[in-house]
Amino acid sequence: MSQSKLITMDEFTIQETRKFPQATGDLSALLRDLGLAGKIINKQVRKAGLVDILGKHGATNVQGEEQMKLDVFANETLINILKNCSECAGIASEENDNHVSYEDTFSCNAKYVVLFDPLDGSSNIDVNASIGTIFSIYRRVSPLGTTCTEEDFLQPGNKLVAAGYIIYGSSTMMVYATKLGVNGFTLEPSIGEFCLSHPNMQCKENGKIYSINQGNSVKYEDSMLAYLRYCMEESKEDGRPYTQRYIGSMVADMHRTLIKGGIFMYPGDKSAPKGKLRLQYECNPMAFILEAAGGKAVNNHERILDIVPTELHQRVPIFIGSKNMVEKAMEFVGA
Ligand code: AHM
Ligand code: MG
Repeated sequence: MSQSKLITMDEFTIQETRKFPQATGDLSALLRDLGLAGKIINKQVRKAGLVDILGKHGATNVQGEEQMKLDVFANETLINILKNCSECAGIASEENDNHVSYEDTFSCNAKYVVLFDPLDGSSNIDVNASIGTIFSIYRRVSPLGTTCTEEDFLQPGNKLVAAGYIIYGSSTMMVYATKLGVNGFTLEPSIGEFCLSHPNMQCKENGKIYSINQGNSVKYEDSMLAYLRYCMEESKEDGRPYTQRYIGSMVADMHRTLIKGGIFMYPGDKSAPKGKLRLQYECNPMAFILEAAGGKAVNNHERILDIVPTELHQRVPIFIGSKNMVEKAMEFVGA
């Protein structure tokens, strides 16, 4: 990135907003606040390896403050930043049982609600692999001027206004999608700003990588096993079978899928027919991003974005990624 050509995420979102004369700038402000939360979480994530030196969870640090687990820290950071901004009426977090409605006047008059998974893939922290924050933004359906209600958070993904993630990887990036498309911004540490690095991200129609926790095979239905055999033996992208890659951190696996193409799957199985991943916190935002980039996301009979949620923490099987690969998988497992 040459310094003279840097476009910060703020500059970019404001320029995009100007395409809509009726826009108030609230969405740009909300994205900026989410970026701020990402920078604060990033600072803490980068210190994770020093935890044994600085003090473990439960211990107190030199300032006498108790050390917090990173996922708790990320959750509290997002809740507080979004409470103090005036664009968000309330939040729902993968870490909390229920949604939180903010009660001050500014929040009651805000038109958006935000759902997030504050630190997805947190089991990867100990091994220094990439983790991430996932977020979704909906326009509330409850009346302005009141506190928001659960109904605001149980909207299907096809009502999303924006969704994105922040990946704490070898660099820190924020990627967000609106119906206008998907753009990626890399944190430039010297100025502390996310700068446009991946404009107009597109997911290739075909890819070479399948991504799944294949250790669960013993529990898979026969149709799923047949598809895995296809991936390992018959698929011939570039004359050789697909490559398998699985980090076990959805943000990292999806980021690779978005950039390189491929398919990511967390199917249902005999012991967990709905799989593991959460519709509202993980699958809908990723489906929205991938579709905005030209990809596809289904459970096995329905578009993820069309599923009407009935509870905040519901799980759903997911097949997501390059359009043609997802369609091929459905020839095996589609119901
Ligand atoms: P988490 O929200 O508890 O971190 O779990 C979600 C994570 C995803 O990031 C990842 O895709 C999946 O769990 C991995 O699960 P598994 O270890 O069963 O393969
Ligand atoms: Mg998660």
